[in-house]
Amino acid sequence: MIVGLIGLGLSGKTTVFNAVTRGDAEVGSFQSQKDAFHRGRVLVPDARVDFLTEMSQSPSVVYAEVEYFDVAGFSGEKDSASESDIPQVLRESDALAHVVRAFANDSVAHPKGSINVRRDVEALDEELVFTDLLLVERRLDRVERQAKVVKDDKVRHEAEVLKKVKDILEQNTPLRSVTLPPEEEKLIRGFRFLSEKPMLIIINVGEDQIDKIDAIKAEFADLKDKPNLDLAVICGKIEMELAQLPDDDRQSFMADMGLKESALDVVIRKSYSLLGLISFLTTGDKETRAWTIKRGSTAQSAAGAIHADFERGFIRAEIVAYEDMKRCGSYPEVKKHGLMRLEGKTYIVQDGDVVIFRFNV
Ligand SMILES: Nc1nc2c(ncn2[C@@H]2O[C@H](COP(=O)(O)OP(=O)(O)O)[C@@H](O)[C@H]2O)c(=O)[nH]1
Ligand SMILES: [Mg+2]
Repeated sequence: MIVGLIGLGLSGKTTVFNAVTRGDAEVGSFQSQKDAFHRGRVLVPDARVDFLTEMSQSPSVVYAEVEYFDVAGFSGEKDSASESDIPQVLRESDALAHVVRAFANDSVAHPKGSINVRRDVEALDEELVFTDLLLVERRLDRVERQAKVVKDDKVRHEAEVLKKVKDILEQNTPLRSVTLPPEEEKLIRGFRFLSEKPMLIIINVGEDQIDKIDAIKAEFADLKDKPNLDLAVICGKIEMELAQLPDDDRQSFMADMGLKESALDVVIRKSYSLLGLISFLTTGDKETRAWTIKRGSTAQSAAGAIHADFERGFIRAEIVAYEDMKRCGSYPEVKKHGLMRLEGKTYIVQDGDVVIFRFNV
């Protein structure tokens, strides 16, 4: 699962990327050199995994992962909106993180000449919508011509769905804000529309605004009152510096600056959640691990995240809610209190479920 960083030039994308990946990235290229990107794997911080590791004294611990892309040479760094400005690699992302500049820095020019968070948020949305519109118009044109020549229900249906999508986009509505019927959703999936991707808005504030982070969050809270959208406020520059420190130093440094929680942890967790992902957990004397599944997965398909045999030979899942496990502190205690549930194939796995699968092969 990939989160692509997007935003105006000099808004702090690379700074945020270096912070989330702790400077540990690989450089890759995708299709063309123009689309060169930096890619970094990021572990999703999870206090539940930490607790269970301690509880079971597991020598091995595995966190969930998300990947981030920082697209080098994204010419959105010019201040123009044309289709070719959006690198192909962003289409491959499963979600976007829009870094919006709020920090003042006289030595770093703002491409639009002034700081204005709302303007930049709206402008990027318009650009995404516009890009999708070009794509859908081109395809619709072809499909409509085809529909005239061959009388084919499938072709006619595609034309109808594309027309509907075009109408939505023409009202300047990003596709992420609308829910299409699953069958229409499937038909347009191949286009990988940019405005359809869930988006995290990251407001990048300056060092001098650290004590105003809560106020800024409140000021822009309305921005996230839309489907598939979330908001984080961070100081990219400080987070990048924090990310380079050893764990212990980081804690004391954060305390000194009055930072309550790592903003990066929030960014990473929110990305994970926007991607529609949840974790179920397994724990034992060998390993504690967070397993990534799509929200809404059944117990049987979740078992497949571990091994195909678990899914094929699924008998049942033994489930303990994380909070119950935390309260009881061990499997024997959980059982004593009758808090372990037996669930069948169709049970919908919840975020934080601690699971043992029973299967036979
Ligand atoms: N003062 C300040 N400068 C920042 C902050 N974030 C980024 N910058 C600076 O802004 C410039 C552009 O940042 P960069 O991450 O390269 O932006 P990108 O073009 O979006 O990748 C660099 O000189 C950064 O040091 C911040 O939070 N505070
Ligand atoms: Mg950059």
